[in-house]
Amino acid sequence: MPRIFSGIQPSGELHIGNWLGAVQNWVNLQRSYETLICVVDLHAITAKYEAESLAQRTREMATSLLAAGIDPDQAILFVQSHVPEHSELQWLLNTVTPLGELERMTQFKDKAQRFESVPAGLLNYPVLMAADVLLYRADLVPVGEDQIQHLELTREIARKWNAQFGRGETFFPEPQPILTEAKRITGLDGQAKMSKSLGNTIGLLDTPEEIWQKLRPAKTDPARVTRLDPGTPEICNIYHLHQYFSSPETVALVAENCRGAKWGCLDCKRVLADNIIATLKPIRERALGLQEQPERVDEILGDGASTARRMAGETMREVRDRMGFLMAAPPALSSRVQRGLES
Ligand code: AQP
Repeated sequence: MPRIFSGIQPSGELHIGNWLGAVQNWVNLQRSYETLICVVDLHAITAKYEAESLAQRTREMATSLLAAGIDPDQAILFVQSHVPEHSELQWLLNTVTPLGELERMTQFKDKAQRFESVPAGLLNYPVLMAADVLLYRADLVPVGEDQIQHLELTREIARKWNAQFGRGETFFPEPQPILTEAKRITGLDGQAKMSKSLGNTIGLLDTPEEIWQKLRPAKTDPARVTRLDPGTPEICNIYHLHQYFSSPETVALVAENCRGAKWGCLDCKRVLADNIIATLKPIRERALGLQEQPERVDEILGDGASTARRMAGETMREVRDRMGFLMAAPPALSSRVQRGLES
């Protein structure tokens, strides 16, 4: 069975951009592929973050993923830092990764602007992503469009490593992306990508009131100044969101009423809010149930990490061997007895 790997940062709440661009795909694919889904907390610390809330955010992200339909009987759900091999492989892959490639990554250039002094971890983010995927020798990576450039680099790193250490074999497969139709959801500011860190999101677990409060001021067609101006739905982000949350009949009605100035933008947003609320209701209800039993979520993550560690361990034994490291011998019996490990 082909293997898929994907990850999400616990850098904020799971939002409809993540859900439409990636998470829905994971839920659909988990039935047909061996699926690993990782809450990538080591990635999340490459941005400014609060140490006091990282653990809670990590559990909340896992809760949201389970509520969205990730099924622990079908997919391996785990936390990146629970499998130390991710960091180890990243270090090893650093040695075959061209610095120039890292410096030209669009996401690095965008996010670097948020720092006075840019941390090296931000530059190396794509190497950690390559390690995530290659550690499980995954064939496919379902992601949003923003991650395509990183995945191209992952393939380059795999090629370079295979050429140098593969002993004539393709040890690391070159992973291919799987995109959804919603490969880039624009934020409520109508400009940037919907992003946890930009505050332009609708959260998957937002209450009906929160959804409406966020949608109300959201940007629409900029040329539509008054209610009487005819609009152009194709350039309006609210119309695009209708395409994912409303029926085809409603989408057609929205377009007609916008072009004919029969609806104001608030009318259009009210219909969208109702449809988003109805779509997300079952996810929110499942999440509320899971929030009552955090120990169940931790147990699922514990099981996931133990399976992932076994898989990662197999890869790393091969990687260390092919890269020429001296293999650690098991401690001699006498020293084990001295240390009280055996009687
Ligand atoms: N706006 C989006 N449209 C479509 N897909 C998206 N994804 C993220 N935003 C959109 C996809 O969701 C998956 C998980 O993303 P991530 O958390 O690993 O990182 P990200 O892409 O950096 O997400 P954010 O929300 O923008 O987080 P911050 O602000 O913390 O950087 C990925 O597959 C991504 O493509």
